[in-house]
Amino acid sequence: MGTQEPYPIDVEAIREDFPILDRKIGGDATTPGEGPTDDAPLVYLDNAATSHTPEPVVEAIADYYRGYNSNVHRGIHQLSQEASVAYEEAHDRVAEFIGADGREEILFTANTTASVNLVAYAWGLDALGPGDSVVLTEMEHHASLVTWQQIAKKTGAEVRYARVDDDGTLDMDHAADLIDDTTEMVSVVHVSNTLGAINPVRRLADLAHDHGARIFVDGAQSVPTRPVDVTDLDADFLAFSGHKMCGPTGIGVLYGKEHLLAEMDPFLYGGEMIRRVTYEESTWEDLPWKFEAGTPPIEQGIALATAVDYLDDVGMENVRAHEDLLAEYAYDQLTAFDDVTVYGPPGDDRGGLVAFNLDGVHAHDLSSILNERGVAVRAGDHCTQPLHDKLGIAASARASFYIYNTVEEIDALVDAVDAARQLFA
Ligand code: C6P
Repeated sequence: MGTQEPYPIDVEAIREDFPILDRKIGGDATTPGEGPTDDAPLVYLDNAATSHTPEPVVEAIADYYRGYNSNVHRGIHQLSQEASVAYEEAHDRVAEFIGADGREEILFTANTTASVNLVAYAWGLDALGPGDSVVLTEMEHHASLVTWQQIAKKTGAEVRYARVDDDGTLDMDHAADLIDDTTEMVSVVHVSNTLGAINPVRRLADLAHDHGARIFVDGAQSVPTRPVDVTDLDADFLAFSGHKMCGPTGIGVLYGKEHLLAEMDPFLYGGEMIRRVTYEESTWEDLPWKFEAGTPPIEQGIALATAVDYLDDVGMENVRAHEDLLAEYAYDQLTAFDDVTVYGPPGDDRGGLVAFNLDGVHAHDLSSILNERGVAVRAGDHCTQPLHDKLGIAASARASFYIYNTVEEIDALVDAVDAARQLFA
């Protein structure tokens, strides 16, 4: 299989937009960006942690700083107006990308973690109390697990965890049992960053709504990799991060249904989010600015809109098809080793990532050996410690794929794993 056909997307053309993929790996790693040129070609399979940034997005950032860098919503001068228009329109573009009704429903935050905390504090502190429950799954990322756990402690609410079955998928019967009339919030990861499981968010939303609860969708791994439409999902809230979808770091998104955001008090107070202030009282700006206190992530928001344009040009259905192809191939290759354990559902029913362990070898050691061959994977608990405890492991290695990855790169991963097998045999 080459880098052209039979991929659903033109991988070769896409790779040209990502010069970092030409990096070589090896030698002294203390000088950022200056690895030797005669070592192993980079095989970047850590996209679930952070994806790379295509040239149009890098250019959008440079254009902003070269051409119209200025604070937003503050100046009458032309640069400020240009920055304000671009920043506001970025909200419209993101709204369109996820099927939201408009910019009122799109808050720019720092990342997914900040988006969960915003809802947990601004909505949860008010809405939750003793006798209420928050239903999570056993596969939640710490971003939502720890946040809801701590808000529950502050409010006296109970946290319930819907079970993960032995096959690495959510036990929907158990989830249906747990969601009852005490439930105020169901918070669920859409695509697990460890198992690759794809959760049936719409069914969970219907269950939550049947009991008068809200649903929060952690879209950190789904929005970058597949079409996600908040209206189809009937999500009350959805969070994701720019840096996992060709955008810059420092920008996340919180989608919220307009009537819910309108009812919520602000999370952070200060400039930018007020309409009128006296020494005694303050009133709030309209949505979404009510939730964007202080100078917002201006260049990051504008660049995120460019990232969304880039992904839309590729086509989110095509992104998903490419992820499916690579995930299935990697799953099949890795499970062919009898001393490799792959976690989560089968290769044809998962998102584009594969977490695994080699018998008797710590994931960190495995990852070091892979790195010596230029293969970048993540090793550790992937911010899902309770799930790792449940699986009976301290850590795992994880390969995760994106639009520029190829089957040959998965072959390189598999060869490197095989080399580790020989080394530790
Ligand atoms: N997962 C990973 O390597 P932030 O860090 O706020 O941008 O995203 C947090 C987050 C929330 N939910 C899920 C499902 C995630 O995967 C992540 C980020 C990275 O898997 C870093 S731990």
